Amino acid sequence: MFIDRAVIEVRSGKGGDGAIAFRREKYVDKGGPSGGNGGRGASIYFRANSCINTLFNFRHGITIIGKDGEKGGTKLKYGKYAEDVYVDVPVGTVIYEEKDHKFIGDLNEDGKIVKVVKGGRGGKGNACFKSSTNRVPRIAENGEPGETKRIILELKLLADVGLVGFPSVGKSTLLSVVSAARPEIADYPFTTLIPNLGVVSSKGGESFVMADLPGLIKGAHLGKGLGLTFLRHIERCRLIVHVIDMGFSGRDPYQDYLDINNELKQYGFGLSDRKQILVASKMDEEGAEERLSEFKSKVNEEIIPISALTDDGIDLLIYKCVELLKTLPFFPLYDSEEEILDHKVYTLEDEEPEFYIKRPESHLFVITGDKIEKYYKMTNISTDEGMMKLITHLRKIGVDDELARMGAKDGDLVQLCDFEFEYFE
Ligand SMILES: Nc1nc2c(ncn2[C@@H]2O[C@H](COP(=O)(O)OP(=O)(O)OP(=O)(O)O)[C@@H](O)[C@H]2O)c(=O)[nH]1
Ligand SMILES: [Mg+2]
Repeated sequence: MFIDRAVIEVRSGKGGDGAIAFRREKYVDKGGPSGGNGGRGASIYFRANSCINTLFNFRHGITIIGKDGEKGGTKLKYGKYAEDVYVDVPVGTVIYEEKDHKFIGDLNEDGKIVKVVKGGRGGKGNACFKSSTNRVPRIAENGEPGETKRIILELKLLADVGLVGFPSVGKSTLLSVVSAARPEIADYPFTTLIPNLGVVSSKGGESFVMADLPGLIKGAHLGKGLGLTFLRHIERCRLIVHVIDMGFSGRDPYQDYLDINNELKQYGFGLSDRKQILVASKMDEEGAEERLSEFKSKVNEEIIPISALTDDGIDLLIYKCVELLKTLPFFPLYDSEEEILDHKVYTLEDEEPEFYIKRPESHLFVITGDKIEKYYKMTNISTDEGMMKLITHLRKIGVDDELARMGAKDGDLVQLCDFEFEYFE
């Protein structure tokens, strides 16, 4: 089975809650606040590991959960932080968020690490809230909640060379003569449905990986034929071997050449800028020489004539691949127009409002929003001071004003997560 995609869930740990405690010691007159901070929750990282080849272990949509941080203790004791989790995946795995396909990371090098969900910060203990105006704070912060994300892991083939061309031009046959791969070969189009990989060794002792990709046809970039699924596999090939059929396919080799290049261009991802070696296949067939000279009169590029039947031109092709690969870089995953940023840019649209208020019934108001919900979860409302802190915050960010503007009347019910209170002007 060829597995190259998995959807899984990852959850980082919640931060430990801060503690409320007071020192009571024999010889100390008035003990001050001594509640310690909570420990940080576990973050989850993904790490490229060259010892792993497939996403097989992720196929059942597993959930990976980071531990929560421990609560703060008395006597200023900090809660223990949770150990971060490292998940090993094959080199070449790309990670996206499922909901909006947002790019998270490209694990293209052995040992590379990407943080996928961040562990929650530990809550502050009451010792942190001591001030000249409040020497006995009965207030502590809860730990920051962890994050949950559903992510897509995608493993692209890591072939150095990809064989590209119309169906039945002889791509799989070529792979079978240069490597130990035994792909299916037949004279009907789309014999190859998933790419086959083969290791090619040159006479000089160098080796590289070649893939026979499924045939492309005009409109592949729009999803025609096997379409996009397979253009995707070419993205990581450093070198394209463009196979053009000089046998009696009935098509014009020159038109084939233009069509395939156009598909690569339309697909983007810099595929049309990728280095190509042109190969004229099936040179043993009748009329092939004539078709090749006509092709050459239109295209002023080097083209290597081969025959998989007679082995002609095969050694030269392998030699050319080896020489070119020495000079070719690994390609980034992105479209060149798309900027690659390693920092987040905040724009106005990005700024989330502090809160939203909905009115599902005439006497019921519901406060929602990521920011306010996070603030609520981090406030310990089991103490009077925690409650005051929340109420003051709601007033400060304008919840009261907005409720009044929406026509809330004394006694109306207001909900924020699992907290309910009555509205009073
Ligand atoms: N005469 C001759 N026939 C060839 C040569 N190479 C391949 N063929 C024939 O061409 C047909 C198609 O070959 P494949 O290797 O399956 O072609 P493909 O490009 O992989 O095709 P798809 O997987 O469908 O895209 C088969 O019948 C092969 O025997 C060659 O060098 N000479
Ligand atoms: Mg094939």
